[in-house]
Amino acid sequence: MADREAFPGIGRIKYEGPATKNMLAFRHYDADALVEGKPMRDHLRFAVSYWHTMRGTGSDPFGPGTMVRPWETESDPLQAALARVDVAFEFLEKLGCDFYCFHDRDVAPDGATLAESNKHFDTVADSLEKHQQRSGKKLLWGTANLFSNPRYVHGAATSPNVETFAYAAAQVKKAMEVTHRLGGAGYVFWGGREGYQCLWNTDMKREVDHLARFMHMAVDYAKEIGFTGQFYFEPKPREPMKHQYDFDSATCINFLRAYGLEKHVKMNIETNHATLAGHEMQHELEYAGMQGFLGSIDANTGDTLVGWDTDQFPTNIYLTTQIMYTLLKYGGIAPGGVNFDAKVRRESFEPVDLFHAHIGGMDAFARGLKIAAAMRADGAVQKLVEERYASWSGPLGKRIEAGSESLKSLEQEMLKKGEAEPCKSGRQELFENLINTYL
Ligand code: XUL
Ligand code: CO
Repeated sequence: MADREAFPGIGRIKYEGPATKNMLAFRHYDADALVEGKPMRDHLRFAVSYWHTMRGTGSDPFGPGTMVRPWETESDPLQAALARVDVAFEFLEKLGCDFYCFHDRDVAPDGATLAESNKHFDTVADSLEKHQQRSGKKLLWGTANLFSNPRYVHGAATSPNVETFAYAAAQVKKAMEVTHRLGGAGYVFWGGREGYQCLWNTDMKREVDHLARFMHMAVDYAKEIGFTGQFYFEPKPREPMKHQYDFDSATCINFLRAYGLEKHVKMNIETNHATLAGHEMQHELEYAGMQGFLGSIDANTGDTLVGWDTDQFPTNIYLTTQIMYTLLKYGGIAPGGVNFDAKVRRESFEPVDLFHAHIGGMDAFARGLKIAAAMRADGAVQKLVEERYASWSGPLGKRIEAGSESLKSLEQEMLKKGEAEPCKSGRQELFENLINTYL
């Protein structure tokens, strides 16, 4: 920790249990407490996202930033970046959060040339590495910002400008090297501006082919440098582009399979991106899970009255229960984690609000975890689901599932019977009431 604290008066956030009146304490997240035989910290693998927590200014299209960040005193961008690393680790340590995630340009500033940018990145990585070693904090995943600089106005890997593609490749190469050096458990591709605003001026096939070529280069380079972390593709249907090529889990998985990337890349699924795609987060997780592509999650929430990516901290227990139930069902999230890709509201501009936001999110997930584990231990929901499909466990169902029936043989079966057995009630309300008994 730096000599001068960035968060004076705030100590290490402790687990105090549900009855505490202290708002700077955990009510549910008890890092070493066992759930299904595993410490909560290993189930949840919480990460702070550097871009929101350390770089978010609170600016919006109607006005400039509002965040009060007393540590932002350095005018030199590299010195400012180095000072911020100290603050980031003070925050991680006081919060008791084990991981963080970054884009290259969140942690280190752009230089005048690519070489200078790389040098800045190395300098900051030296400090990140020292802080990691000292504190035991870890990098969950790294990524490259391939969307802010004007060179990426038409996208990065999908730009019609080949040298933009080449520059992006160089940036990813470096970001992978630094992620590798810092022991990162993963590397994320989020589309950024990979998509289109207008199909008339877009060669979609060529652009999507290029995106696949780009990912293959990354996969090849990982082998070359011995980076064995997990690659993730992060779905988002729109924003900034009207259509993003990484639309949702199903679209991403189709892309990975179509281009032979399915062995190398899994999904990093973000709640508010799921809802923008017209899905529930549970749907996106279930779809990726059933296909074997569940990787990591970006935890946040949207606002039902707002149609854009509000990146709010998640506090809804029903949502976190759905998420944790699905994650447990598919064997957990590691080597991925629960990364808070979330920002405090523009109106919540004091440093202490960063603590309230993360504590709330961590507690909401811890509670979701405990509820999901209780549901699984009890087994009543699972039993009802199995009962709903009971007919498939009979001889006919077994033969169909085993592939030994055909349209012809099934026609014979139904001609003999004349009509199918009547269906049973789906009992949605009973299911929903049952879920509420655990909350
Ligand atoms: C943007 C978004 C990104 C990715 C990483 O909506 O979610 O921050 O998580 O590039
Ligand atoms: Co995200």
